[in-house]
Amino acid sequence: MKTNPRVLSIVLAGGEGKRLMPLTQDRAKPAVPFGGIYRLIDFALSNIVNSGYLKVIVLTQYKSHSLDRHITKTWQMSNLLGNYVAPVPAQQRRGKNWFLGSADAIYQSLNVLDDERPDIVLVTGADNIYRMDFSQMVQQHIDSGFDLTIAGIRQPLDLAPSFGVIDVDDDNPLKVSRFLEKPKDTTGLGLPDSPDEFLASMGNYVFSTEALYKALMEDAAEDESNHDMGGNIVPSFVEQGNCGVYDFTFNDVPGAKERDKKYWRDVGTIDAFYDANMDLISVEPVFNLYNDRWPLLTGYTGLPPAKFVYGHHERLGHALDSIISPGVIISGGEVIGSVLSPGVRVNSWASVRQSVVFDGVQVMRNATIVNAIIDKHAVIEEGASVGVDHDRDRERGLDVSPEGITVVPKGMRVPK
Ligand code: ADQ
Repeated sequence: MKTNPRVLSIVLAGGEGKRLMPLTQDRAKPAVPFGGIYRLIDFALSNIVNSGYLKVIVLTQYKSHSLDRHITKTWQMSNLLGNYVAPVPAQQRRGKNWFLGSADAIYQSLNVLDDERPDIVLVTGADNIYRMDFSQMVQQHIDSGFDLTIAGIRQPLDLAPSFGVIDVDDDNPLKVSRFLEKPKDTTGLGLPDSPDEFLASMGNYVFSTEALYKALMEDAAEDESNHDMGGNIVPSFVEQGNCGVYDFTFNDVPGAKERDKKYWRDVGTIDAFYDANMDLISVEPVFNLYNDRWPLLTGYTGLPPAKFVYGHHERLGHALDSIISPGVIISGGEVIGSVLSPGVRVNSWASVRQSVVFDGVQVMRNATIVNAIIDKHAVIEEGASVGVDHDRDRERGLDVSPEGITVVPKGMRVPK
């Protein structure tokens, strides 16, 4: 194959994100806000665009309104060179059905492959936080001669039931010998040199176009199939001895520190989502947003800068170890160890600690928020508290995660 292939990128963005409820009540998981000003999908799209791949379709389905709006508003590229990031909703090619599984989502959009005629199709998920140069994976794919290359990263063994598990060939560490999608039993799945870890599929796939086309047509004709990328398509290539693995430890990204290059988080649960936000805010963050050689791109908010002012009674509004987005006003309140999205208000004597606060939330006087996620436009009324007493939080109908993170849904007013 050519060394400078034509690449079409497909971002799978139709997942329901049930385990992120209530944050996914009104929005698709890839549209969930993250890190103050981003949406989850911005990380996959930034990686693709920074890798130099400028023809991208985003397959949407579930509650896609805010996702669609974000993509069309934010990710417009100049049409001059024929580049685009385009949302493609379920095409309902099989009669009235929506997408059945992730493989069916691509099958239903095969007409885009006919139009583009790429040499290579890069498929990624839309809900992981990381920096990755996909051109390195594409290069390995070309050099290896396999028709599918999947990306792998070591993870703790107890997570294996939520991931695709990769075994590599004894003689060729770049070849996948076995692939198990979300195995229930983890016995014997540990790595030879590290029994408490396994090699997880990151849900990123590089296909030679013709082979992908053929596999999807065969899968579509198979009644027994779940039409799932990890469950059906990847195993079919592995069975034919035609699947390689790109080891994420080789990932090299301009401007990134060592640990930053290795950072990859699946944010599928409330606790994982919360932890990944917290990873952004220490003095030496585990994941560094401030690397302009591999910029993480998102929409311009158009809001004025954040402001910190004395509130009533000369109380100093301040923030420490926190990310504060444009349009935030902290007036006589304190914000510690937290991530604030645009337009949040924190008033006198209010305290926000170790929390993630989405756009437009109002934290009124004397309110306290600790270990919580507050969804958009919620109002924490004067003197109210969230995350202080979990029994009370539950009584008020709030979800408390296994690790003790309280979630206030979009638009809710929390009274004293
Ligand atoms: P999961 O993330 O659990 O595992 P899935 O729910 O299929 O798999 O989601 C993968 C991506 O596809 C997500 O971005 C999701 O939004 C999207 N998606 C799911 N169904 C879709 C549909 N019908 N239409 C459009 N998009 C859809 C996958 C792999 C595992 C791997 C993990 C890594 O199956 O092998 O280990 O990702 O996170």
